[in-house]
Amino acid sequence: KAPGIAIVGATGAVGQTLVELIGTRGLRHRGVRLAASARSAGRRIEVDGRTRTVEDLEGFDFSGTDIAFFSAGTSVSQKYARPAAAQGALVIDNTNAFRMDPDTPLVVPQVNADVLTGRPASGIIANPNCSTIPLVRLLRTVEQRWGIRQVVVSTYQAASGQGEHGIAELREGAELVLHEPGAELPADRFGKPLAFNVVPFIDRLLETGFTMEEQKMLQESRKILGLPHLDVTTTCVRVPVVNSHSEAVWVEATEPVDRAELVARLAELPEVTVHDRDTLGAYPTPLTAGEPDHVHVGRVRVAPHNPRGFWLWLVADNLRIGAALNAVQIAETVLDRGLL
Ligand code: A2P
Ligand code: 11C
Repeated sequence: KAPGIAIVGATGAVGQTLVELIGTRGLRHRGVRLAASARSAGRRIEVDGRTRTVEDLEGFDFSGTDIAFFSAGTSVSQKYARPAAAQGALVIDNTNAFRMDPDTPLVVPQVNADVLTGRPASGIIANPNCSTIPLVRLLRTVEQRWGIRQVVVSTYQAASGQGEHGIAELREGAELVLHEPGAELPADRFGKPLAFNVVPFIDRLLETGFTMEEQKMLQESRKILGLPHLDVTTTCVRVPVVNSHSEAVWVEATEPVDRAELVARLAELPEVTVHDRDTLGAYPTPLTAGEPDHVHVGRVRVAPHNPRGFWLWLVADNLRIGAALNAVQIAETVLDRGLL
């Protein structure tokens, strides 16, 4: 029977993308309920051709819900996800709350769908961070064919990673720079003003000097790829882009890498477009990448002085590939495999 679905955080940037994808991908369901904070209760939103009323998460009864998508932030998931699972819902959680929990699988369907064998002990499946997902989708192939010694990544992350408020703060700052030179710029969401700036700091600082975002990319990549000692090191940077994260990725493989074979193998992956497959040096950008449901790759180059080392550039829509689409693809996998 078709599942009952709930979206927690339905009014947010990821929640709105989930609403869109449930309609356009034709996810099977027998009804979709929407939840957000009391601020949004009563708002009406169209989902899959029907208008639904947003409910207050406080007091929301999950007992008729089979799949509950959570994308209302880590603290909301920490408070409400386990009770929702206890009421019988399978929670697909978009936050950092349960990713490293041993009873919670961390899933990118194109990479490790096989860890889904039944209802997880926690009743929760975690969706990885938006900068981890496109990276591991490419690394898996590299690891299988050439082996990986080390991965060094610099990210270029969009404002939408901080939701609707992040996008609004970037726009507001840009307006001020253009129309009120000298005005103080907002700096609530990103630590520093983001408009016309670059901020090498995302999430919070850890004792190691790395940020939480940087630690997530290491720990999550290891768990998803099943490589507990994988050496991934990153610098995560916020850039004044509205949507879509980019990454410059250096991989040192175990074996020498042939560029033509690397490009061919990446281009064969599902939902991946390699822009310099036929045109050396071609590259995607957040504004021009095209198909939003693909990971876009370009600038693939093997180092002449080190044939085991190569660079690539990737661009992926963080609200779709990095969040809502991955979550919907987890739900599709669960339904296709009859795991509910
Ligand atoms: P609301 O719109 O009512 O504030 P974004 O990531 O774009 O900022 O969106 C965050 C989402 O999480 C929104 O849907 C927001 O609802 C929801 N949210 C935030 N805090 C809570 C809360 N305490 N309870 C329920 N939903 C929340
Ligand atoms: C950002 N990656 O770009 C963050 C947003 O752990 O799911 C997602 C945070 C997370 O700001």
